[in-house]
Amino acid sequence: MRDTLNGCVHRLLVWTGLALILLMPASADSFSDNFNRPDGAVGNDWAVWGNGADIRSGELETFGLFDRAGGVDRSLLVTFPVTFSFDFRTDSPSSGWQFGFNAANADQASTSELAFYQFGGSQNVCTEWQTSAGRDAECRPVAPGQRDYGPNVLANISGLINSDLSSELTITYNDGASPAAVTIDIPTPSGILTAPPGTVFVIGNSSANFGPHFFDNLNLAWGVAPVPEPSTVSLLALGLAALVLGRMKQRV
Ligand SMILES: [Ca+2]
Repeated sequence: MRDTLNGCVHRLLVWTGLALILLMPASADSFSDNFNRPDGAVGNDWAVWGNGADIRSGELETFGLFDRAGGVDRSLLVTFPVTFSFDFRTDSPSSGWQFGFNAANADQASTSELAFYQFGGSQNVCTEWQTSAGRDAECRPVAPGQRDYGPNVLANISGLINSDLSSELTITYNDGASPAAVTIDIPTPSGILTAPPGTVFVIGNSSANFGPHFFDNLNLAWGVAPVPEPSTVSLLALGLAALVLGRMKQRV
């Protein structure tokens, strides 16, 4: 009977372990840059595009230019879902940002599989994507409380792109005014091609104004499957325990 009990406990542990492995996030990956390095060239394998960028006082400093904007890019193929977060401030208040995933090249973010941009804090948040008929874009209505970015305080732009390429973007202003943050829901882009045009991640300002425009604390994570709630894991373990104990009872 002791052997049977040991065998059952062993099987319980094995099955619980297997179940937990199956519930673990699949092929998760991430990229972060806090730009905390000496002033000068951007480094860390970034290239510059448009009117360029450099490091200044631990932040990414980018420069705007009419019809070109400016920023950085790197080879960084992602799979969706993706979570993103970065900080932004600008010396030219009516200016904004852009970033895009899986682009063919760093022609701003315009060749991205999916890109986000805003020409100024008080203006629409827009997305841009590729379809079989070429590039398409859509802008969301300006949310109540949206406002311009300032020169001194870093606002935070963060969000999630779901597997169906719908997304949610939150701007947290960190400026003491109300509302503290706005969230913009963005539906799945119509007719979006899900084959990546390339492997380039692009980020920078979207401005004709020189700026400078500053970025910091970039964090990306992708390919993350939904993590089960602890209660789900506990219930699963209990269920397996009941199953094994039930079998054990039949045998003894
Ligand atoms: Ca920094």
